[in-house]
Amino acid sequence: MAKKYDFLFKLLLIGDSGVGKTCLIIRFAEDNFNSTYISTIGIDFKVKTIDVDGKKVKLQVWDTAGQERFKTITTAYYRGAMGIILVYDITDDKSFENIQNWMKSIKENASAGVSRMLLGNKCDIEAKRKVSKETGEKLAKDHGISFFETSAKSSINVEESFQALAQEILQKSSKKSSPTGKEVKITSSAEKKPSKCVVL
Ligand SMILES: Nc1nc2c(ncn2[C@@H]2O[C@H](COP(=O)(O)OP(=O)(O)OP(=O)(O)O)[C@@H](O)[C@H]2O)c(=O)[nH]1
Ligand SMILES: *[C@@H]1O[C@H](CO)[C@@H](O)[C@H](O)[C@H]1NC(C)=O
Ligand SMILES: *[C@@H]1O[C@H](CO)[C@@H](O)[C@H](O)[C@H]1NC(C)=O
Ligand SMILES: [Mg+2]
Repeated sequence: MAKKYDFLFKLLLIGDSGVGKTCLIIRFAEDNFNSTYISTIGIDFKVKTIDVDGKKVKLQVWDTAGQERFKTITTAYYRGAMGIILVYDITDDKSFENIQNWMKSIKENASAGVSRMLLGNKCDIEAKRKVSKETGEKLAKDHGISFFETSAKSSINVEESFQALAQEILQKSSKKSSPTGKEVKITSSAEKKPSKCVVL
């Protein structure tokens, strides 16, 4: 039987409690939003398969609790992640300042070469903005990572950001699989088949 996907990538979302990690994952995986705040206990995950450069990429997205008391549990999941999404809330200065601590946490606990991405969430509430887009952009640039302002509520840049991170990981992995270190296009005869053929 044909495989339902070509690649499986494990992603992890981290950031302060209340920045909207769970809402971003629910928007991405289920295209839903519910403003009732239920703080995450420990760790959870959702899956979604997307198309990246003609490949079926299954994303296993791990949702972590932002609360300090869960730190020991959540850091244990860093090592298995191929991509880590750092999230702050554009209406909350503190959540942005704390990004440096979350970065440190990645350095201490994640695999070397993990792809990172920075998201400034809740960009729908412009009136309460505390962190300018330029400030977020600059931090991402300093770390050499991609950046988006998102809204889980208004569905802004959610799909786009996950897509961008998945593409980055895919490009990295195809480079790695080449003996010359040059980028190799992973092609197969299956590529030209209509997608219906690979659905189980
Ligand atoms: N306006 C607005 N509110 C949002 C957005 N995303 C999340 N929220 C609200 O922010 C609150 C926290 O969202 P969560 O997704 O639960 O936050 P979290 O980062 O998962 O928090 P922890 O699980 O405690 O770490 C909820 O009341 C959401 O409704 C957004 O894009 N815009
Ligand atoms: C939002 O979630 C809460 C808690 O799970 C639930 O009681 C409520 O009915 C939900 N609202 C909508 C509109 O689905
Ligand atoms: C994360 O890193 C810190 C500092 O190096 C270490 O004390 C801790 O045990 C690590 N956690 C896990 C789960 O590996
Ligand atoms: Mg949560």
